[in-house]
Amino acid sequence: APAVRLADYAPTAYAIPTVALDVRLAETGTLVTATIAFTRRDGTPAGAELVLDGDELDLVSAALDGAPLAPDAFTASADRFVLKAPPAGPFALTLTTRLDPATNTKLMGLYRSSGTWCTQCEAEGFRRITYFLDRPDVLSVYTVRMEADRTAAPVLLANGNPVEAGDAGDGRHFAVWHDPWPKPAYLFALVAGDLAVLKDEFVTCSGRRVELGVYVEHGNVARVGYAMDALKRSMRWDEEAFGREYDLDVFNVVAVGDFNMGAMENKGLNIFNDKYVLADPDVATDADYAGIEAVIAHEYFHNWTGNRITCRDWFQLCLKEGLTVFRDQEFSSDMRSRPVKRIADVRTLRSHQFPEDGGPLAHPVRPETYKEINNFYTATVYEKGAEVIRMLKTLIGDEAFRRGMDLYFERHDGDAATIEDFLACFAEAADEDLDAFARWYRQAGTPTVDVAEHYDAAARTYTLTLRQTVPPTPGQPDKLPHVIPVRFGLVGPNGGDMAHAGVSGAEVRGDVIVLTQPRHTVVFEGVAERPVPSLFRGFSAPVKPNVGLSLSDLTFLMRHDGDAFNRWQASSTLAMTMLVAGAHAARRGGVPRADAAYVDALGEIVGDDRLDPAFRALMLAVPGENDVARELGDDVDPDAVAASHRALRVAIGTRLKPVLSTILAAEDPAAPFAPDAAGAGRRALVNAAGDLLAATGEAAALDRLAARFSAATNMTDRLAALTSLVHRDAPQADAALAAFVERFGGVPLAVDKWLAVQATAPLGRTLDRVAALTAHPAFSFRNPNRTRALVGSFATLNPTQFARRDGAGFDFVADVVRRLDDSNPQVAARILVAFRSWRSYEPERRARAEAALRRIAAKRPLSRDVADIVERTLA
Ligand code: DPP
Ligand code: ZN
Repeated sequence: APAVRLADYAPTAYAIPTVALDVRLAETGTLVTATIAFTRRDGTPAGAELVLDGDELDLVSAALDGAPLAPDAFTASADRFVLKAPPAGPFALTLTTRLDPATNTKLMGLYRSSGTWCTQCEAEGFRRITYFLDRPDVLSVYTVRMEADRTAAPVLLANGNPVEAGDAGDGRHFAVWHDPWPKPAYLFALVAGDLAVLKDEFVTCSGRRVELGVYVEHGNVARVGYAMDALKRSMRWDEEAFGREYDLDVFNVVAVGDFNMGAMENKGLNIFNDKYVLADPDVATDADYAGIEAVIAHEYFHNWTGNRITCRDWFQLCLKEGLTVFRDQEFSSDMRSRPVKRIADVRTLRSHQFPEDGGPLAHPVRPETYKEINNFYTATVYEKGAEVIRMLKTLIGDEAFRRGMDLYFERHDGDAATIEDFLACFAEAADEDLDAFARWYRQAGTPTVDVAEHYDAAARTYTLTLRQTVPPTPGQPDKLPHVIPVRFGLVGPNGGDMAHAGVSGAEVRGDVIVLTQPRHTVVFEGVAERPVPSLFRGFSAPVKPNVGLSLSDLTFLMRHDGDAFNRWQASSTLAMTMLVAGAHAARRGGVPRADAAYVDALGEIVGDDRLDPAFRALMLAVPGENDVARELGDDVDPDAVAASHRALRVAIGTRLKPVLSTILAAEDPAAPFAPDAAGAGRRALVNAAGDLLAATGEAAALDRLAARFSAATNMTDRLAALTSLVHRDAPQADAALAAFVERFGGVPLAVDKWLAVQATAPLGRTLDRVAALTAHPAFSFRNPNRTRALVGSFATLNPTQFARRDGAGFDFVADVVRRLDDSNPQVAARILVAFRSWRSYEPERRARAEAALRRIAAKRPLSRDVADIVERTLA
């Protein structure tokens, strides 16, 4: 397939002001009749042919302005409908297509999920329902009439407001929905099924009542209270933080069990992967609750950033996604602990986006070409896209940022906009030129910032030399410098920030140095003694700083930095230094070593009851094996990395045994469960302590974990104990796994945890077990959550077993990709991404990974999704 290019953008020849859909749902042979009104755009010659998109469609009939079309007036195939000579004036096409939702395993378009009919149209799924101008710059007002058997589908939902409902005879009924807000087809949705609902209401800031509903399968209503509460908090927060009010009479959320993505922001009818809706303490972990809160917020916030203002084309995906991730991160920061949220987000960015940016799939936040848009719903577009917005706010300040947002909403409401449109609002609001800043959208690759320092005691000057390099990435060999905000503090001997009497060499705005050139020499005057520099506070830019501080400076920052993020960062940097050295040592058959001063500093922090337990838990989590592999860069032997990782954790667990034991002992087992940040933090600390003690392999620590597993009153503690037992290969592990599935085998979201714990165990028998689990009755390749839990987590979170030296892990995953390529290419392509760092392995594994990739590339037929990823990965 040819690539689509941003440079080729042109508006459509025709516009679609209105669409009326009549959907007759049936067990087999669902009929969709679309009456689509067209108008010729300015500049389109009269009679210019009209070409509509389709995908696996079966046309039943076609009419123009009510009269059947003559066979020679059009052509129709599965993927295209062409009206050869349309009328010069406005006209309407009425197209009937026949669909079979039950066999739609791609989960795009209209499909069934355990008996419920539902839709997924982003990015290009609407064309699997009817022929259409299926692109985001075609905005239309939709009216939807749907009809189904009353028993099979008592609930009939679509976008907008309900207009009418009634009996349709023959045991059938109908409902009509109207969405007054023009929208692109990717925001279309309908749901029909036998669902239970939790209802509530929200009164907006201007006093309008909005009826809220969260729809789930029967038996699950008791598990949607948290999602509903998160929704109401999101609606209030968007009014207060961004001045955005909701704009329909109803807002519905539907949870389905089979869903390719996390959730979808369809106008007024969000459809969710049930993983991001259903929760009760018995089956959901604290991480699940936080995920629900964030995703409910994210999809709700899209109502303004995505729906009221949408994207002109899919290259602008970050216009809605990066911005909306930024908004949901801000929301969660306000609901929870800001520094803890920041550390968690940065860890995600480093583990997901950095490897993408540094590998064969690297692309700019706003790509300029794609073959399959589904493959661009990436950490770069989403998470780096959010970091770019955050930098913009840091650079222009909170007030100008808010003015820019207000201007964006005012100027572009109802538009399909671009990144240029967006940035122009901030340039105007801040009265600043943002052209150089805009490179963050165009250049891929994670910049490195090398820092050298010098203190001149006689002159009382302190000099920082900062040098940035933006690495080459596929298709982009040469880069221009970025605008990089460096939030900083000069930490004095008492731990406080030191004053200075002036600075030169770069623009400094408050506590932010603004880098614009490849190299800056920043000189601070009047500095009384040598400070320890604390740079990139709060992770002020998505870069890799290389400051080269001594172990003692880093330990000092770990203890004293006024910025919580950088306290954590100093600790991480120290741990990473040891992990990298340990991996080199293990590769040579030596023994990794931990620095005692680091472990002692860690012990002091972790034992400090004045600090937030969630923060202390994060301090205990040393960088993961994949992070170490990325830091090594090439010739990676995952077994050596794992040995180094294990050794550091054993060293921490051993040396800090007293403080870790005190943390465990202080736990109040009778404390009632609340899924809030404070409770989650306490549990995270206790579980991190238990896991580190278990890492030492001491029988007493494992016994205590087994007891914790049996006594657990919530899934967070239960899963943490189970994971430690299984991953340490404890004698109690198998009994715990059996007890878990005995109790939760009927709860799919809990089964996912059971599958993932086993798939991520760093044990030689794991692959056999994963292969056997594909035949377990609770597993199905048809379900994306099950597949991701078992195969996805094996491929991405089990570095030693996925990358077994004998290549069997690669081969297993390649076989799964080949199999899924036929049924669900989107999920197949996602799993395939696990191979992206294959060139970093040592030669033997590299050859085995390449062979597996070539076997995938050779499959025929091969979906566009998988072909695109495998070609770029091998390129
Ligand atoms: N637009 C969805 C989201 O990110 C994904 N399709 O919310
Ligand atoms: Zn989104």
